Amino acid sequence: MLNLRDVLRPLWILGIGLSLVAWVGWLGWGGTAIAASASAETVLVHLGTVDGQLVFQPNQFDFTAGQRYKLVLDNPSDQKHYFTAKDFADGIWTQKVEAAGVEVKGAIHELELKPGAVAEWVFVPQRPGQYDLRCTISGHAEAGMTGQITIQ
Ligand SMILES: [Cu+2]
Repeated sequence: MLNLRDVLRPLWILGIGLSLVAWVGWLGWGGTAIAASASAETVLVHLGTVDGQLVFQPNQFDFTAGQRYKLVLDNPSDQKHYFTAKDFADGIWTQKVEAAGVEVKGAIHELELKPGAVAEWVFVPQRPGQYDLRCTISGHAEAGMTGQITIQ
């Protein structure tokens, strides 16, 4: 005599099979769609620290020419800082800088962040090389507020 469990088992296996197919399909399609719509790679950088250290965190950046990046800068300290990398800025194409509801288009050479400020810099590196980063506030670079940016 056929019992209910024997009838249900193939259905259950079929169900798992179908959901697996759907899931793999979603990964294939959905993953591609997500990558295409948000192709900017996000990189975070802190200018200074809550306890007043004069550093960029991180202070080493590796970018790949031709890839789009969204550099999110914030200043968690209680004094203003600069993100200054003039040669780097000459070697990239800036799509926009966005801060406090304003979008700035065109070439950008340095950003000043007041305490608590956040800015997003969307750009595409173009010219491979090694570039120096520094905060141009008097004494900050000397105290360690420097960094290195590599475009490969
Ligand atoms: Cu500084």
